[in-house]
Amino acid sequence: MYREYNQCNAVLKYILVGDQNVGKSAFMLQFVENRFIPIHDPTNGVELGIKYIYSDLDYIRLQIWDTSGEQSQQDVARAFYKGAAICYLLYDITCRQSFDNIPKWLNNLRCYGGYDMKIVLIGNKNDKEQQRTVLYEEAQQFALSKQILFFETSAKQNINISKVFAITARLTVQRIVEGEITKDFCSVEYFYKDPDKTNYEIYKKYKKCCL
Ligand SMILES: Nc1nc2c(ncn2[C@@H]2O[C@H](COP(=O)(O)OP(=O)(O)OP(=O)(O)O)[C@@H](O)[C@H]2O)c(=O)[nH]1
Ligand SMILES: [Mg+2]
Repeated sequence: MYREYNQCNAVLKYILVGDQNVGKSAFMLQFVENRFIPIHDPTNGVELGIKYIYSDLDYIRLQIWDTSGEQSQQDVARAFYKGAAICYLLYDITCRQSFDNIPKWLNNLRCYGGYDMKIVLIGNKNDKEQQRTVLYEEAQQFALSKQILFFETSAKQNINISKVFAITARLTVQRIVEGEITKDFCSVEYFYKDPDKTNYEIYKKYKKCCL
């Protein structure tokens, strides 16, 4: 059972971006509600998904903003980039154009997202191997050249979805603890819950040896 909002010790804001139809909403739905809908119901503006997860000692509230891939709605979507600690930039492994558009999305994210926002490239629909038009190795090389994390997922078959969230939440908390990101840059909140570890330095050391 979920604990209350005020019992979690971190709040992280995520955004999902990418071309229309790449599976952003399906990706979020699979993570938040463990279900998949085979139809494309275009997102209108933005939609919020919330999920609480445990990561090591932390109980974290993830606030996930799913944006529309539609060009005409990008002004609305961009307003939500601000304060996000993590951006999942999705393409569809069966849609070459959605991958070719990734550099454009990266430029936009650099312009409108926070300086500190970490971008993660996601190749979705990897259950459709027969229709693949973007090789795993090609996307991996691209991500490496841009120094961003990369994963392939399937929202349909629930492949890698919770793993991606777990890894990125953990990295983000680590960045907060290390002082690499602060509330000034991102809408992150982090509280030290354990009374024995309220001292920042002790907590930092403790975290380091556990990560
Ligand atoms: N086979 C397969 N289909 C998927 C997967 N993810 C999404 N889809 C399908 O792809 C279509 C588009 O998914 P959406 O999640 O609505 O796409 P979106 O990126 O949110 O689109 P917009 O809201 O218009 O920007 C739907 O028919 C989904 O069922 C997946 O991993 N595998
Ligand atoms: Mg959508």
